[in-house]
Amino acid sequence: MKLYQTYLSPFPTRVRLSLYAKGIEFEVIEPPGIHDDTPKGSYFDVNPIGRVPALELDDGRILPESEVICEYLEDAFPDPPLLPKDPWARAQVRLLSRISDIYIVMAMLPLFNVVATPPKSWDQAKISSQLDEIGEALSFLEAYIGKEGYAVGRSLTHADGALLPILQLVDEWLPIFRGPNLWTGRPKTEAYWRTIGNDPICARLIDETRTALQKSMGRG
Ligand SMILES: N[C@@H](CCC(=O)N[C@@H](CS)C(=O)NCC(=O)O)C(=O)O
Repeated sequence: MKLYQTYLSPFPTRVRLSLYAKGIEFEVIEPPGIHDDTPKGSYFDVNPIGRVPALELDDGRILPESEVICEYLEDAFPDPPLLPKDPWARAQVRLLSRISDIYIVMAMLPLFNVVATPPKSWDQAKISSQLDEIGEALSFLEAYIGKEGYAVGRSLTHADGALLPILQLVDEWLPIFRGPNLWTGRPKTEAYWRTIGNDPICARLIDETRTALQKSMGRG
């Protein structure tokens, strides 16, 4: 298989979690123009949406959208399962991914645009209001995140793939804005982030994202 992706983007991380956990071999292709204004060119033939990730199967069929790819991999390669059997627990996995995508990532998006501009031009009031919005979204997560070492229950699920890279941004990237400590008042979420790296697959994903993040912040 081929995975069109970048290590900086949080969305392909959840797909890599599935591929690593299920032991599926894949080649990484980094398309142009994902984090800069380089033309995307023929990448639109791969994925008309123009975003990463996209997964190309060995027979040439290509699937975009991280959540859809993970569901496909789950159906096509059920072992080991990354969705619990119990319907309620399955719903919790989907709920945590949804909270991450709809509330946390959406609140972060304006800050991705801010960092693309020189720090002298940063609108501090806008930054502060986005950080408040991210804090509010993290409180939604706090209400549902598991306390047994993983996002849901005692084993790896799709929810870990969704949450890991986002909480890593909270911990390792948001401090550049010098806002409040967003872990304060969210002990379950902080405990999850501090311990999830004990899982070897999560540790590998955290390392990959950290390398990309540090490079993007000019520290790589
Ligand atoms: N809903 C998509 C979101 C993917 C996405 O927004 N990826 C960003 C990178 S973080 C991207 O490819 N951006 C390129 C662009 O918008 O031009 C998914 O889950 O796969």
